[in-house]
Amino acid sequence: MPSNTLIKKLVHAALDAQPITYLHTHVYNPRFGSSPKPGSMLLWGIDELVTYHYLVAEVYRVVPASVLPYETFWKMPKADQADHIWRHLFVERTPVSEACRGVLTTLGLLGLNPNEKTLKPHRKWFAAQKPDAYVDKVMKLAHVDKIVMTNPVFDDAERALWESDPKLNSDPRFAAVLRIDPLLRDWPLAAKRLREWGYDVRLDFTGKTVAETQRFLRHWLDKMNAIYVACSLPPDFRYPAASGNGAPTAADNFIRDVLTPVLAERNLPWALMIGSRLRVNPALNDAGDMVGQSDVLSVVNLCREFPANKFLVTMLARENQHELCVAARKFGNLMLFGCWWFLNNPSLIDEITRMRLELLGTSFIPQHSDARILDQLVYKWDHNRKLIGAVLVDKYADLQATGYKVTPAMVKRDVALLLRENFWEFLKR
Ligand code: HDL
Ligand code: ZN
Repeated sequence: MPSNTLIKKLVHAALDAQPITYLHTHVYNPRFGSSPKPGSMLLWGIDELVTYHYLVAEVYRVVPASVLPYETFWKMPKADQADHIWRHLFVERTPVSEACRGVLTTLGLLGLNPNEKTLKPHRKWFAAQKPDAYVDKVMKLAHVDKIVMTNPVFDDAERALWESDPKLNSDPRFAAVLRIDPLLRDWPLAAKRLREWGYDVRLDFTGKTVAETQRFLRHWLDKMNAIYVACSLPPDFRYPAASGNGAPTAADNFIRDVLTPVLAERNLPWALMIGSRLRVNPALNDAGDMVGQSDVLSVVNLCREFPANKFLVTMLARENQHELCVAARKFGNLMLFGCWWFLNNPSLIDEITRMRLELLGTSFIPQHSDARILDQLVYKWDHNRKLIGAVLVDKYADLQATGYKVTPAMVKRDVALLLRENFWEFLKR
């Protein structure tokens, strides 16, 4: 019977050997343009890493807006913003936060010195990297076999790229996802845009609205060859939104009459990321969003009302995690994924992953990445691999204590399910 030491070796060897598919990132293939070229969507390198919006929020806790006005910061060149953050969060204070530690892990694994007092030496190293080869380097270091993008069709700059470059999604290292937030968060705005693009849609969903909005979805699902549809939703998202016997809302109509039929016909999942309260501090831009407790019953209602549809769900509030786990026990068309955004911290990843293993066995996806900067894939994998490994070691030890034999093949199979196969099997289901 393997000892705990042997189990530890088995688990970490299996994790090290297992390629991971990250099902949600904001990383783009190099055809979308690579930073520092202005307007690029593939963000990489030390200045992007250090000015990631998590670190902007954190530096504004140390140097408040009364000292450095937001508009002054946003007007600074990217390198000056990075120097400001590096000085205040990494030199004059201890970089103990998860977002700070992540930068240091990435630098260390790239063979760079995390103790540099300025970014100058790092800039020199990154300047020698070529984006396309660097994507391969990062994917190798991070054990990633596929980077799943987030492609917001209502983003004008990105939509223009899709309409001008038929080979935009030809990079086999990446897959596309149709991101549709305005259709659910702001139907009036979405309807106005659809009409501009030649779709005969009306605010009140009369006339050809259902057929035309479905035509819009099918057009972009085909153009992107999207592997699922995604949206981020506010904490007050409800399904059905209509209270009592009230008339269905625009979101109810869209979900019931437009989205779920198209996804069911194509057997594509809908990823709901619920709990983001946007721009509570607008001056912080992307760093200005917050978390709010959401309604798990709305997820239950969707899974029950649409048994032919598949739902990938993650929620942003820690307080929702247990109820969401229990909901997943009730519906096989519900797959939980990731410790999203403000949950992506060791103490919470440990708690949530233990809870999910105890309630769901190996039928969930522990992490999705959410990387926005290519280089973040390196630290997210390193941190997560250790956290998921520690939980698995404990769970296997508990299993061993019953006399059940945990074999290397089992550990390999479980790690493959958690890091890759659960996602791809759910897409095919
Ligand atoms: O909406 C989302 O997909 C979120 O992940 C946001 O992009 C958020 O700003 C983020 O970067 N979270 O890590
Ligand atoms: Zn995201």
